[in-house]
Amino acid sequence: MKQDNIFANNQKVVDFAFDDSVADVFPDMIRRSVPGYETVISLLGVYAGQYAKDNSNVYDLGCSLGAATLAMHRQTSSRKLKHICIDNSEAMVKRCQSRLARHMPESDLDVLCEDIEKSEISNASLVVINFTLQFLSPESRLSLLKKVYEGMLPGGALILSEKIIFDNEEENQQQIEWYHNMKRSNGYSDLEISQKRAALENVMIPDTLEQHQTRLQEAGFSQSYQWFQSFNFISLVALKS
Ligand code: GEK
Repeated sequence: MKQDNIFANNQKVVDFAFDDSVADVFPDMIRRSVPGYETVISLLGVYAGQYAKDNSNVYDLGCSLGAATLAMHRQTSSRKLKHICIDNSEAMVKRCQSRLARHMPESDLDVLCEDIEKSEISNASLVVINFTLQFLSPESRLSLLKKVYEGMLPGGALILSEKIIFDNEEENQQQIEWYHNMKRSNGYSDLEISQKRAALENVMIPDTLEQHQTRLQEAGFSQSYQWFQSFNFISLVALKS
């Protein structure tokens, strides 16, 4: 695993992009930057075991290198599923395609380079949006979730994982401090933490938990539950009845 040292040197910070340099170090970057990432990924396999149904599609929206799909496929390899992985970064998609092809039959897999806002969603028993909605403009988030809801089979599930902010400013600051301490303990310097934060400022806009819950309801999901939290990172499961 190549080490992420993209922000190690003092630099003129520009907006963060999922380009080749990020894709090259992505497994190390996300593991050291998202608390509980590996736990969430492996538990997606448990959700797949329950919700992914024969002859349906399983979507991984904002798939990066396909870690979520790999975990879901591991638990469901005997089922007749089509795994549809979508990301708009060419650098991610080409690596994802070759990684997943090593573990899954090509007939079970479609890796698409496109904007998830424009993707077609249909016949879905399970949809995963793992740490990706936060990169869409806030105005377009509801229409994506509505499209997901419409494209989902009754009894289907959406897993939505996100970095969040908190209405209570004291809690917000506290959670950010804990989160930064975690990054330090994972080997990131103060310079790396602050430069990455600046690079993400215009690119990644987190919502509160309540905003997510309200939006999921507006999109049509009758039930949504928080099933994971680690500092300011959460995951929700939303069900279509
Ligand atoms: C994982 N889910 O390993 N359309 C398609 N892809 C997009 C869009 C968009 N509009 N915007 C951003 N992306 C993965 C981790 S990373 C999270 C997801 C992170 C893609 C972007 O190219 C990147 O690959 C991914 O969303 C976000 O479980 O890096 O914090």
